[in-house]
Amino acid sequence: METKQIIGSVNRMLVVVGICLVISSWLCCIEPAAAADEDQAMKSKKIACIKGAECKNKTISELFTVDQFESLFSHRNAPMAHAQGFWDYHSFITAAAHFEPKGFGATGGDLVQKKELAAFFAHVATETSCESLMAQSSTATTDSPTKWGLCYKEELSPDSTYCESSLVYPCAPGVSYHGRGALPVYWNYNYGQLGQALKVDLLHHAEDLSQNATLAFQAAMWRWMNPIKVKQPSAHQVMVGKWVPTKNDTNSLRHPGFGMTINILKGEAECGDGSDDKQMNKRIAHYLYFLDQLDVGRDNAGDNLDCSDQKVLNPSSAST
Ligand SMILES: *[C@@H]1O[C@H](CO)[C@@H](O)[C@H](O)[C@H]1NC(C)=O
Ligand SMILES: *[C@@H]1O[C@H](CO)[C@@H](O)[C@H](O)[C@H]1NC(C)=O
Ligand SMILES: CC(=O)N[C@H]1CO[C@H](CO)[C@@H](O)[C@@H]1O
Repeated sequence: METKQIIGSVNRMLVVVGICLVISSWLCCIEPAAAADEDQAMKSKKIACIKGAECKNKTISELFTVDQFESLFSHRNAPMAHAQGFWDYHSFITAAAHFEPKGFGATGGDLVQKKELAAFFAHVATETSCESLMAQSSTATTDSPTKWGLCYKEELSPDSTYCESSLVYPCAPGVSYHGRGALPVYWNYNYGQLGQALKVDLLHHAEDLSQNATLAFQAAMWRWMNPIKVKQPSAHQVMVGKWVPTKNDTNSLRHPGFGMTINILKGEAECGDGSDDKQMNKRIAHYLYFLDQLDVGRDNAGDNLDCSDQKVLNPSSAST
């Protein structure tokens, strides 16, 4: 009796298993040809992506959220901040849309894209930080010094109008060309060149740069995307790995890395003068902090973070 029962239940099990097999083969083999095609398409797309030919990289707004913007610039609307209410995520994204087709924050896949944004923002934050102001204030919190970016939008009480006689970009009467923007612009010839590139009459309306956050971000991106001189790399090219150093560069210890972007943007003000340069070190600290904030991590910062030993790219006196 017992054996019969076992055989009976084994039989039933076999039947159930049989039905399952039939159903599952049915399920798995519906339109097998189409599934294989899709697989093939996925594979070739992956290969195309590795080759970098036809991949569509994420847009900046997909990669960089409003919350991340807030955490990078968490104190920009503090009561003591001079640009309270001026800088916002939306202006940044609107400005970025103009430069993404040229590769800004859109090159090389997630990691490279985020590293470029971290580097760009590191310069912006360093130049617009009111950390020193906060340090003096008795009410200042002991918060990280890298959180005070986008606190200014222009130079306060400038002692010059930054006007140099120029045939190409003559100063407009009564206009001051003091520092304005996210990567502050100084001097009439720089306002003139920038205005020409962005198709805005900045020679007559220099104040636009501190009244329109979208324009101020666009100006910074333009500086970031373009070399100071022809045949030199832009900061963008350095950060996305598209800069190939010349023999001269290598001899001058100018290697790919964040440090080279400092050399491009600031030159002799911060580079080539040893490892103690305060402003240079602030830029690096911001870069590392922002990498952490963007989930890249400072471990991925790359080599050559500083420019202490680099020969300056554009020395003011050609003899150096
Ligand atoms: C601010 O600048 C942007 C970019 O140049 C422009 O499209 C926009 O119209 C400007 N906004 C105002 C209020 O002028
Ligand atoms: C390389 O540097 C030397 C001086 O150090 C300079 O004379 C020469 O023009 C440079 N070459 C290029 C291609 O920039
Ligand atoms: C246009 C562009 O920059 N495409 C890049 C997208 O990301 C891949 C890496 O995932 C790069 O190789 C492409 O160059």
